[in-house]
Amino acid sequence: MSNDSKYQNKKIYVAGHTGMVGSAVKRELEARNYDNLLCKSSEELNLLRQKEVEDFFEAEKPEVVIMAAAKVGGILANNTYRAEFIYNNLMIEANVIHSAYKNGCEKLIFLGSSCIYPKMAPQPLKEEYLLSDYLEFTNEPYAIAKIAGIKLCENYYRQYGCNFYSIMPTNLYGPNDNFDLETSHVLPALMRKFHEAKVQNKKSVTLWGTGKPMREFLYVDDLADAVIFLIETVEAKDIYSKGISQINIGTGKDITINELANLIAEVVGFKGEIQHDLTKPDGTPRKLMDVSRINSLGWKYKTELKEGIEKTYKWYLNNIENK
Ligand code: GFB
Repeated sequence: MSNDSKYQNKKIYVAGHTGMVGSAVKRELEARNYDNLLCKSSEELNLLRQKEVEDFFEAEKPEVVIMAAAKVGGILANNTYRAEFIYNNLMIEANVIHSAYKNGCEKLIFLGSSCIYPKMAPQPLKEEYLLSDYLEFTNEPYAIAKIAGIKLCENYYRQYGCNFYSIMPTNLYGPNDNFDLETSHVLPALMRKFHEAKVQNKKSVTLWGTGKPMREFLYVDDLADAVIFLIETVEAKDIYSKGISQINIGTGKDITINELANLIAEVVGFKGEIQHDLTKPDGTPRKLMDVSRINSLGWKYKTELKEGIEKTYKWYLNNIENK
């Protein structure tokens, strides 16, 4: 079955297709019969190597690029591997975006994160707040790299007319997430902690920080749906003509980490106590996205948080726990 999109038969390169976001985008494109996808594992193509990226683009000439390749992680990974987070992300973006330009790529969508907004920006975070104040310390290296990616897209549009633009998803979760307790984000970390505590009959689970920060969570399949909506309907000029550099993607609703913990404990079936390790950082107090722009363009999230946690837990049991 095909749809009316002029992008349906284009050669689409999904950079980072083995990660949580890239795999969701690939799944969703395939489900909608986009059957000209191009994917390369990191063994086949190292995006940190400029020459490899140049050769790949020259040989394959992808017509559309979805930039879901990045070095990502939770608050501790960002704060610990600070040099790797800035270096790897800058190199990947610069190599891919420049090669896409050189080889006549018709459309490129770059994925960032809500941590690009200043630590104390007013809430909800409007696209205009980019670069209006200081960043949050723990994720400053990652945020600086992602802001550079936004500005690469914007300025390749301004100088060369490239149809390249950026989207800023809120905190994502879902199948293929990273469940490593040191490097993961909060949602998969808590899912694993509660699950293991339940199985091992432990009396308590320890959260990092105070549990008071607020976060917004989007199920990754909804993000994939948004990416396809944007491929099909939104061009770079639509973004930049509004005087903004990127577009937010989220639910527009947030909860405290303590509330999230209670919800995950309920889904997992953990009935013990929740404790706090106050030696671990809280990070940004709040980062709720203003999603009125993407909503007014005609896209809205579908999966409520509890349903998304239930789906993710099912995936965790089938793919991590039982393997
Ligand atoms: O998801 P998370 O690691 O990253 O942490 P950020 C969110 C909040 O959950 C912080 C708390 O206040 C953590 O202290 N938290 C409680 C935990 N228990 C845990 C736990 O067991 N593991 C983890 N990981 N957190 C990241 C940025 O920020 O979000 C990235 O560092 C990126 O750059 C990403 O933007 C989306 O939401 O604070």
